[in-house]
Amino acid sequence: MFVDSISLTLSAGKGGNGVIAWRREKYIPKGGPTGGNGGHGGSITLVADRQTVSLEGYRHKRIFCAQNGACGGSNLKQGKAGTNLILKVPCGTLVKDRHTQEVLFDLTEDGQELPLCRGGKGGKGNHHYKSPTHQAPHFCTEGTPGESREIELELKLIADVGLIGMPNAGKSTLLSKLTFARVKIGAYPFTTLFPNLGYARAPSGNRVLLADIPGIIENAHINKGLGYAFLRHIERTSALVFVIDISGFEGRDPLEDFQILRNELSAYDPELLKKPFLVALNKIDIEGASENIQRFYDTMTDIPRECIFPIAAQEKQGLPPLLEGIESLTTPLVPC
Ligand SMILES: Nc1nc2c(ncn2[C@@H]2O[C@H](COP(=O)(O)OP(=O)(O)OP(=O)(O)O)[C@@H](O)[C@H]2O)c(=O)[nH]1
Ligand SMILES: [Mg+2]
Repeated sequence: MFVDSISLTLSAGKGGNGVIAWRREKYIPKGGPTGGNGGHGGSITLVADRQTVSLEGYRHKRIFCAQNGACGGSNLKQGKAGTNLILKVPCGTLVKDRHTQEVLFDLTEDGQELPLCRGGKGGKGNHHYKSPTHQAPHFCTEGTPGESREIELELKLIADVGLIGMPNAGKSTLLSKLTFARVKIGAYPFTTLFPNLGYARAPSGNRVLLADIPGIIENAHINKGLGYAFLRHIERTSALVFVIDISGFEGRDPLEDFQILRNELSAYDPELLKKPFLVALNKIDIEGASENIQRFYDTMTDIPRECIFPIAAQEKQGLPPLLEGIESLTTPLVPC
């Protein structure tokens, strides 16, 4: 399951207490204080990890506590420090304060760390307070509590290109033909319920990360269909590919579909429409597609012709020029 937002309660470990102890040995009267210090409590750190793709690991466990530090011992024994807790999150995770909704950090790069809750300090044993003027202190201090925090994690995938389209337009088919991603393809709407990711190899040898976003329908912005919460995942893409079923086979008008998609994007965030985009007119192998392609060219005169790619994803027809087009929109890319 793909989970893209979750709230967590984190508590770092408490510091161990210091202790009061005395050196007791034969022939050594008044051996002096030997109470050791407590260990520090474990802290909690979030780490961005490329291998983690969703926040699913946190679906069932939402409260995390790092280990407490151990108390000090006699004979100057220092208490063991609590183990630090490292929580892995996918790259592209926004960390927010649950109460104020303030964004604390944006973990975007693999290995990036965010220390969130510091462990408590260990208390001091009575040996620590020994001085020339106070040689037998009868006191020690307690460890301090660890920091705690309530946070919200929100995942915004960092793909290069987002595939946007109506249900059944062939987005997943396109993703599966351009990349090695294994995705579910079905001749029914809403086959894809969560975003899928896959790397495509561009003609220059560079790689492009594509995100297949679940189908969007008219009035998605008032929660029709799957709603448009998944659009958050294209906020950070550098370009968009609109996948349109140009066959009109299901009784839909492809031109209307394109307009609906643009309206829904603009209802979510008008900035999305400012991203560079391409239009993939899919399913050209079906009869009736050629008239619709011509109609598309004639009507959408504001879109340059070189941004429109007639393809048949299932047959891998027209995909190399589309990949070239994608690459030209999304430089610089990461070499494979
Ligand atoms: N004839 C033909 N059928 C295609 C082509 N591309 C996809 N299809 C079919 O269209 C149907 C829907 O394909 P999907 O890739 O699941 O569509 P989707 O856009 O991911 O759909 P959702 O996940 O429901 O939003 C499947 O039955 C595919 O086999 C194509 O180029 N030609
Ligand atoms: Mg799909």
